[in-house]
Amino acid sequence: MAAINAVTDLTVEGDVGVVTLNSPPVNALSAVVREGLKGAFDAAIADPAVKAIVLICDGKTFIAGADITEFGKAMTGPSLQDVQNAIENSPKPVVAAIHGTALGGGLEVALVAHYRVAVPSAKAGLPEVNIGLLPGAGGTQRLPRIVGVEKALEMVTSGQHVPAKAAHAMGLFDELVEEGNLRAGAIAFARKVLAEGRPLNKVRELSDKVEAARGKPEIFEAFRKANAKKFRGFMAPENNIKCIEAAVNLPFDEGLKEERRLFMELMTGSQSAAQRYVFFAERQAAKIPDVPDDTPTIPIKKVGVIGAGTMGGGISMNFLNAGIPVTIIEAKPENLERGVGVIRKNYENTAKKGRLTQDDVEKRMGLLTPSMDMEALADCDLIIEAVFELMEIKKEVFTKLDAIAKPGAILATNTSYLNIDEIAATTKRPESVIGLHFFSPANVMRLLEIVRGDKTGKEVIATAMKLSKTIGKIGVLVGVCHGFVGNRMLAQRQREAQKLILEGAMPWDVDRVLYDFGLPMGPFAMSDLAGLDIGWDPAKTSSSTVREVLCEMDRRGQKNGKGFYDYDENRNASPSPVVEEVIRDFAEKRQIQRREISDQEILERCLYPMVNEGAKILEEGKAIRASDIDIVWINGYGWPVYRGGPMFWGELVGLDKILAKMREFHATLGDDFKPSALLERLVAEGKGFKDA
Ligand code: 3H9
Repeated sequence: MAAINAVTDLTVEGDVGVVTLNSPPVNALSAVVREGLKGAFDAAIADPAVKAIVLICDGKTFIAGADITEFGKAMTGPSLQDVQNAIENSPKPVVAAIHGTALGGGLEVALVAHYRVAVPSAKAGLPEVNIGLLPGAGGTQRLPRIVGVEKALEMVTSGQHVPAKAAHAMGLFDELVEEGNLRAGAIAFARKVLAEGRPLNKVRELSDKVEAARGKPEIFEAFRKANAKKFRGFMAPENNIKCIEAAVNLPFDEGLKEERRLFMELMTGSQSAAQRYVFFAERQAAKIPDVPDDTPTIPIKKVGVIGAGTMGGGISMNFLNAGIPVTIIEAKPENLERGVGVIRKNYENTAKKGRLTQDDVEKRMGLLTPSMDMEALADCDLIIEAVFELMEIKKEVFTKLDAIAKPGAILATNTSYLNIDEIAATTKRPESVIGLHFFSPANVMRLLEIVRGDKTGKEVIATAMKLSKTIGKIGVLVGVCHGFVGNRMLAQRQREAQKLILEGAMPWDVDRVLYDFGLPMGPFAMSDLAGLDIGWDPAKTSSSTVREVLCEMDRRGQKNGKGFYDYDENRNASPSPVVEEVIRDFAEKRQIQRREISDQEILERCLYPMVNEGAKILEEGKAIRASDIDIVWINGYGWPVYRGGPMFWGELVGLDKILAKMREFHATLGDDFKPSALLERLVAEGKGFKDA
C-alpha cells in the first residue's frame, strides 16, 4: 500500500489499483483531497501492473461534495476539473465504488468514472440547489445524458438524494453489490470489465437522451410553470434549469462553459452566501456550550401527550412516525375521539397520496393509546402538555403530573409564551421541566424551540436536543422570556403592521410588501387564515382594535369568507372596501392623520424592530448565537432561506443603517423603536452579531 498523501492511498491488488480516500467527516473535496486524488490517479495510470482502477472511500460515506468551507477563499492545489480530467481520460477503466451519499461534487467525480457500482443503502444526488448553487463540475451536463431531461430537472432543482435502487434503475449506477462488501464487489466488477473488454464509457459522449429533448422548449416551460410556487424568489432553481437547457442545446464543452458562468453568478451572489450560512447554522444550533456532546441522555421509549387538540394531535404524530408509542389524554370522551379521528384522517390522507401504505397507517395508529386518565402517564419517559394557554391551567396540570409521573421522567410544556420557571416551580422536580414549543402544524413544521428553564437539568436538555433529531425536527435551545425567540420577535412585526394600517397603509399593502420580500404570507392574510375570532370574546368585546370591530361585524376570516379580505368560493382573496372603510373610520375616531406610506417604510417598520429585538434577545442571553435566531425564523415562520434569517439579513442591510433608522423612528414614533444596547455597541465597534 502506498500513501499518496495524508488522506489518500493507492493499493495494488493483482491487476486492480484501489484508490482509497479517507477524509472525515464526509470526504469533502478539499484541497488536500483533490491533491490526493490527482496524485493517486496519476500513479495508478503510470503503474504498468494496474489494468483497472477502483475509487472507494473510508468512513461513513463516499465523497459528499465540494468542501463548502473553502468557498469564497482563494483556491489552492489542483482544481476539481484537473482531478476529473485525470479520471475521465484514464486509459484504464475507472470504477467508482459508492456507499453512504455521493453528493454534489462527489457524484460529479463518480460521473467521470467509466462505471459506478454501489451498495443498496447508498444514495446519490446533486443537492447544490439547497445551498443556492448548481452542480459546477459538469453535473448538469452529464446527469441528463444518463437519466434524461425530466429526471435531471427534478434532481437538480430538488436536491433529492436518490436511493441506490432507483439510481440503478435510471442508469446512474451500473451495478449494485452486496451490502458490506463494496470493496470486493467493486474489484470483481472492475475485473469483469477487463475480462469482457468493456469500453471506457464517457458520459460526456452520450447524446441520445439530450437529443430527445432538443427543439422542445415546452418541456422546460412546463417544468417552470409547475414549480413556480416552490421556486418563488430563489435564483438557483432557474440557473439549474438553464444549465439543463444548455446540456440539451449546446455541444458538451460549450455546455460546461455555460454551467460555469451560471455557477459563478450564483456563487458570487447573496442568496448562496445566505444558504451556505444556513447550512452551517443548522449544524451549529445542535451545539450547546455548557452541555457537551457526551452528556448522558434519558432513553425515551414512551411518550405522553396531554391534550388531543390540533397541537396535541400534531405533536403525537411526530413520535408515532418515529415508532415511539404515545398515550394521549383528553378530559372529555368526545374530544378524545375527535382528536384520535383527526390523527387517523391525516394519516389516511397521506396514504391516499401514496406517501404511506395502509399498513404504515395501522402501525402508527397501533402505537397510539387514547385515555381519559392521567394515571395512564405513569410509565411515560416524556410527557408533553398541550392544553389551553393559561398559566393557571398549566400549573394545575403540572401539579398533577408531579404526583403521577415516574422519577426522572421529563415534564414538558408546549407553551408558546408562558414562563417555564413559574410552571416548573409547581413541581418538586424543576430540573425535569422543559419547554418543547412545537409550531403549527406540529407534524409538519421543522422547528422545535427547546426552552431551558433556570433549573432545567443538562441531561434533560441533551435528551430534548437528541429527540428533536429523532423526530426529524431542528431543535434550537432558547431561554425563558415572553414568547421566547420566535414569538417575541413576531410581536414586533405584528405591532407595526397594526399601526401602519391606521397611519395610512392598507392590510393588502403590508401583506404584499412582506410577501414580495419572500415570506409565505403577510400578517393580515395570516390572521384571516387562522381566524380573526381566535381569542376574541363576544361578551367582552369593546371595538378597541380593528380586529375586534371586524369580529363584531362577523368578519371571522377565511372560514366565513370575510376577514381583512373578502374571499370568493375558491378562497381567493380580494381587498375589501368594507374593511377599508372600517380602518379609515377607526383612524379618524382616534384622530390619526393618515398619510402616504411607502413600501420601503412598511419593510423597515416591520422588519428592523425584529432585528433590534433579536439583538436584545442576544444581549439577554436568551439565544446562544445570532444564527440560532435565524434558524428559528427560517424553520418556524417561513423567513426565506435565501435571505439567511433576520439577523443575517440585518447584517446584509448594514447594522449601521438599521441603527440609524431605529434612531430616526425612535425620535418620531416613540419607544417601540428604542435601539438595543448591543446594536449600538456593535455599530460603534464596527462589528457583527457573531462578535456579540
Ligand atoms: C458542491 O459539491 C459544488 C460542486 O458541484 C462544484 C464545485 C466546483 N463541506 O450533516 P452532518 C460537515 S457543493 C464541508 O452533520 P450527516 C458538516 O458541517 C456541496 N463540510 O452529517 C458537519 O460538520 P460538524 C454539495 C461539510 O451524517 C459534518 O460534516 N454537497 C460538508 O447528518 C457532518 O455533517 C452537499 O451539499 C461539505 N460539503 O449528513 C452535501 N458536508 O460536525 C452537504 C458536511 O463540524 N452535506 N460537512 O458540524 C450533507 O448533506 C450532509 O452533511 C451529509 C451527511 C448527508 C453528507
